Amino acid sequence: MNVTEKILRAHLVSGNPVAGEEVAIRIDQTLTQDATGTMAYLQFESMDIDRVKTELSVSYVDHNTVQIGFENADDHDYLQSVAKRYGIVYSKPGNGICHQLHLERFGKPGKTLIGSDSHTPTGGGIGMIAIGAGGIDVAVAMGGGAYYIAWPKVVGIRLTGALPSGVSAKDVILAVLRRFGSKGNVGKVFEYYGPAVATLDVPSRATITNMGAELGVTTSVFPSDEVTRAFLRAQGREADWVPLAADDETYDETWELDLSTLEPLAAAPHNPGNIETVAEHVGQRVQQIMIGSCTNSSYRDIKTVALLLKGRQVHPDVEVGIACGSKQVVRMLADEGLLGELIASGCRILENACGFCIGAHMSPSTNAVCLRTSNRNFEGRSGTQSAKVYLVSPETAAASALAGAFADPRTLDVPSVEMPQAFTVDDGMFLYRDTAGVGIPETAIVRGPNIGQVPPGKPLPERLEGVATVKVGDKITTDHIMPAGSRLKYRSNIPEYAKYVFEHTDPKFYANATANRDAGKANVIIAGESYGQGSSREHAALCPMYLGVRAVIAKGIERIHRANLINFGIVPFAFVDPADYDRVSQGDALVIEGLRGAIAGDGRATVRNLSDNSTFDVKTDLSERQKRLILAGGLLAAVAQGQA
Ligand code: MIC
Ligand code: SF4
Repeated sequence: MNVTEKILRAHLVSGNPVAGEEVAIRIDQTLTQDATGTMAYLQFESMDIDRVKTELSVSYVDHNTVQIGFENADDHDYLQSVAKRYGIVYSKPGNGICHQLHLERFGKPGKTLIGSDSHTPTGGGIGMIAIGAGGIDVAVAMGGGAYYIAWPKVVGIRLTGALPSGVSAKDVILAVLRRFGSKGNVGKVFEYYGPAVATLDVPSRATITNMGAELGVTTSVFPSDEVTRAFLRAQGREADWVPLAADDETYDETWELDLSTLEPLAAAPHNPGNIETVAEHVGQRVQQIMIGSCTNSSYRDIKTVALLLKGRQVHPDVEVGIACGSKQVVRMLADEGLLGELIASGCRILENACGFCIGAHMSPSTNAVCLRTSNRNFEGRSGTQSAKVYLVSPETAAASALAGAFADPRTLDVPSVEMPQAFTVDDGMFLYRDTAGVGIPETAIVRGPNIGQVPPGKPLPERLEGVATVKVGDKITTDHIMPAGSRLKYRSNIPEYAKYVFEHTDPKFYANATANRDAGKANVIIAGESYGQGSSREHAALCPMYLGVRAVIAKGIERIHRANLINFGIVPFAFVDPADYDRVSQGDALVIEGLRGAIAGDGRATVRNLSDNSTFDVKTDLSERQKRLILAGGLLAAVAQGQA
């Protein structure tokens, strides 16, 4: 067996391990972050369970840590009180970014982890099956319920050779994205193997599995070997190590990547799958460089940057920000005098949090060209609609910071940062470790005015009388559907947050959708390929549900978003003939007769377009469980009706 099968089979609860079939797996660990966590915990509370049933559940606060207004602070108080009450470890704001922290302090080879964040596969760097999910799925897992996935096809990525100086893990995953693209990989796990695996340290492996999210795969995973063991030993956790390797090359597909052939790469605006070489941009002026995010904020990454900038000045015309991944990273760099070097070189030191990556701050100027070491460069995600964001390695970012323009790090003497024998371990900002798994039942839950309710779902109607309220193109991300940045503070307040659905894509959506809903009509979203890429935010399903969206008809829907739609009772239809996409216009009146029967049956339905009285066929492939959820009006409604 390969590593993926070994871990999944050891956690199989029910279902056939046949590619594409839905299986239930047992979840050992969960994580949430604040921006998705409040909804996850509101849903957990509504399930009426006395404490978490996992081996470990951690609630991180890392997305909205610097704020104006009471909303985010209210969220933090709520999250902290829930953690205390139900036996969840709470990571205070300022401790660091969930994925980096989880890798450092809690990840264990051979275990399963789901997290309400699409970059949860970072844990694959340490040999876990770590999967991004909607908040409600995490809530179910915290309550001891299984997590459902399609049994994956496993793609083996055989790594050979060794990285040249100045080329690093980010360039590896950008090369994988160049080969496989950011769509069309749904239902697959990318498993890395081969002789070059041993040349990559755990943080580098984690950079690769982290950005596997941008491929759209279920997850990515590395074996657990002596390098993993040394990392865990240096974190004071050698007892958590188990060896894990594929027995042979039993993959559904393989691809070989010779690391020696790689050069510095960049993902060009506005998609992580648009890969270009740094060489073709050398000399092009840049206005802003942001180094950090859960992809590239490890001790290895930031130390490499610090050593490159040491004794030099960043270019006067460029703004450089550094956000370390964790308190451990900041502290170790400070103790080694390297934080001082970064400050001396003219960098802005940002909080160790998501910050710039989610557009919470540091929005660039109009039309700015930016280099970022993060994983997503969707249009407008930085907070500036006109900015052009390129995703690069820390080495490229540092070289370019000195030049004030794209620069090839291979022209510099790039240091090779060794993993320390011992990381500085200080778990002081993790609260409630002593009561983890048990909780303190008498704790009062703190609910400020920004903490809302989860809106109830309604059973699916037999006849859908609707409107194609919006028609969008290919690769519409959940950032397009539900913007983050300045709107993030409404994550716990659905009626308020719903006002911003498709804010930049179709500013009239909210008004049109509410008018349709109030007139008793269902809203239908028409979309192209790869709808719902990117973030796991279930708000991209929950807020549309609140506005009366009952179906999405797309050429293709990405995995996490599709699961979220089902969890909130929205039918994820595909065009039987993708060419029919061209026959629907925004505003068309659409009718589906016998919808409940279609969902309970083979998932095929005929849509009548009243604008020209034509028809077209749609289909959805659902498991029996998913059918029950959709018919009931979503997971919580199904639980209430005893149908889950
Ligand atoms: C992201 O990187 O887009 C986020 C913000 O971390 C999201 C979660 C969210 O929207 O809260 C993700 O990746 O799932
Ligand atoms: Fe945070 Fe960015 Fe990572 Fe999302 S991708 S978890 S916003 S650092």
